[in-house]
Amino acid sequence: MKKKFTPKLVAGALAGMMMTGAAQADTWRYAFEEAITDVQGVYATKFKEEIEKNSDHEVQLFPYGTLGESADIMEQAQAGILQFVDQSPGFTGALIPEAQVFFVPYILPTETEALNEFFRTSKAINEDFKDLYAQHGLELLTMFPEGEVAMTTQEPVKKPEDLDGVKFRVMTNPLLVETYQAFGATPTPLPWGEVYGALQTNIIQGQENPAFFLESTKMYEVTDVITFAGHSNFVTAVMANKDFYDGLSADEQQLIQNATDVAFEYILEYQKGLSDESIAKIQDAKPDMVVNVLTEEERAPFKAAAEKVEAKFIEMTGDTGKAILDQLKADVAAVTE
Ligand code: 6CS
Repeated sequence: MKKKFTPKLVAGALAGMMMTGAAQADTWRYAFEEAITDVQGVYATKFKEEIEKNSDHEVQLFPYGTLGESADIMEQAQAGILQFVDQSPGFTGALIPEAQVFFVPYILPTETEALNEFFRTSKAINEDFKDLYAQHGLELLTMFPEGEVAMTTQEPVKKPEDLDGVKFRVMTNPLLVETYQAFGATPTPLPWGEVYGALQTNIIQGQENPAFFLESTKMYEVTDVITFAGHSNFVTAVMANKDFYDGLSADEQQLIQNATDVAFEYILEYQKGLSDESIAKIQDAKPDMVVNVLTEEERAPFKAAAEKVEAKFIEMTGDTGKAILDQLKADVAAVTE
């Protein structure tokens, strides 16, 4: 599972392959954090199909494991070695602290249609975050949800006390550390490549991810209990290198926007029923895997922790974070009321 990457060498080789300017390149490189058959890979494949169907450009896809960890591909996209990158806010916290807002527990709608409509219409995402990403040389193309996040652990988790003493892997995101601290666990930030091995060797005893990812990465082999507490949906973001994007003609920018929109709707449709199907596959592969969906009553203490995490988010991000948080809440209210 654990792979040894040499991202600097890979980046060097890619830079050598680059043509004189990214804007003239007819092959565009797009890296993401998952396998080609996972949600980010299905999105990227659709995006590629759309670009190639409607232009002479070719899109070369780099799934997880080909160019390094999430932090490596982001670095390569900022440097213009990659034209496109999918990095989840779970890894963007150090660069854009406001992107951690998605880790305030219970902040997003839980009902699928409302959630999808939120991503389509949110001003926080489609305007405010666009500006923040632009400040870091990134053109934010879209954000989309990848499914309700579930915890996988060795023992059942029915209340925060059950997480006492559990070393729980989180993405490298300071606010997620706060969240799991507030949930009662001992949070351990790790890049993705170290998670399976760390569970296997008992360095950690829990982690969280959406059901499709628990299935495709075989997390069920190294944990025994899945818990749905409804606290978050996995959010991801697709970006282009901003210099590359700004250097394109208006027609080419429109081509990218159209491909983004088509792939966005496609990936929402693709995910209908995916979580249940993935859980069924897990239970087929491991019949004694326990799957618990917490009741409203059981969720209450986890929900209560959200207040503390929200206060921490504001402390970490100041006025810009507070403004984004307020806007995001207004955007959620607009699709749920
Ligand atoms: O937990 C993670 O690190 C990974 N989870 C998902 C669903 N996608 C990519 C990310 O690296």
